[in-house]
Amino acid sequence: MSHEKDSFAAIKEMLATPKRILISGHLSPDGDSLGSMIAMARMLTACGHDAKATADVNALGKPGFLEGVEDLLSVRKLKRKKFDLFIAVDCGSLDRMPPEVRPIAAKLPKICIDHHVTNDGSFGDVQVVDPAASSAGEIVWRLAKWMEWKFDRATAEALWVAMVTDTGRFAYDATSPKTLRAAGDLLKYGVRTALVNDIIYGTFPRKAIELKRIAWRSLHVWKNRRVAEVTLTRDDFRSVRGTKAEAEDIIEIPRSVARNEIALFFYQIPDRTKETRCSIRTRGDWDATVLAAKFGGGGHKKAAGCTIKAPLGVAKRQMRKAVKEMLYPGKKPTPPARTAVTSAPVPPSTPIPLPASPSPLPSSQCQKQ
Ligand SMILES: [Mn+2]
Repeated sequence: MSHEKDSFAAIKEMLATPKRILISGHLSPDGDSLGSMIAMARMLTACGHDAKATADVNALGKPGFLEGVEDLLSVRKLKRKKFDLFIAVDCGSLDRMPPEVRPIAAKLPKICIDHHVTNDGSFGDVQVVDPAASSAGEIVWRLAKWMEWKFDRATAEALWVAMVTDTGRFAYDATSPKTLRAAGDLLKYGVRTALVNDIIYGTFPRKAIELKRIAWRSLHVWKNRRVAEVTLTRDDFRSVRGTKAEAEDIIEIPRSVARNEIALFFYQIPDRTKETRCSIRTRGDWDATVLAAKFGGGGHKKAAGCTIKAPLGVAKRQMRKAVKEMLYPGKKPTPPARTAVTSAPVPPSTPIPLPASPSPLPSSQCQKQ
């Protein structure tokens, strides 16, 4: 902790004079990223800085209800602005940030506030990286308390959303006594707990429900139900005019299969059909970051993600291979005889159509069982 206090002191020094500050989380910001950056922007603004949090404002998903979202600077408008300082929250490398942010952040003094176990400590002139923290929001709260920054309800709600979403409503193992003390403190500022819960977990926009319906149909279970996966193709998103932000909890579908140990959610981002994103959740001792790291991704032990530089069919085969190698270490990969890999209807040589062409990529390429 003393190390953390040293970092806090260094941050205090950097903030001794009014600064123009840019704050960013990771791509496709989740509740923790968005809540943490909004809270930081609000508190820094309140103590005299010109602080802006940035994100793709068109794809905020559920946490987009937060007060303070209206002050976000769209990533598209970044070029016109000048900054003195960069703060990364819930993110520890340039390549996990929105592409528009990267060149700007690269040139600025940097503060990094993160809790990803895959954060290698190389990002930021000052770092507050605590893999034991439930969320970046929890660290932001500690920093704010140490700095004696003022909280208002909107700031507290932003941090509450950060903690609630990253702990699965205070259910995951990362929920510590410290987490609950921080959360308890936030309640003093009037966080509307039931309203927040209803917005984030109790109700879903039509697009999100349609995406779930499609994802349920794609559910594919293998290795005696130990592995389960769902898929959303670019065309699936198009068919409901939805974005990844509306598919935030899709991973809970494969995860909900009894006996599931490894849950995978494969999805395509529009206009990027040459790569495939994959969300990973694990149970027991399986380490999700081992799988994600094989494809340059990262995250936490039980929740990680990566971008596989291959079209959907190929990416699935690569990830399934990685899963089998993890489940059965030492076992040499045998020619796949009756595995899901060979039964997938996209043979290795099938060219995946480019974005412009009408795509015959059916969701059926993920087998139903
Ligand atoms: Mn987080």
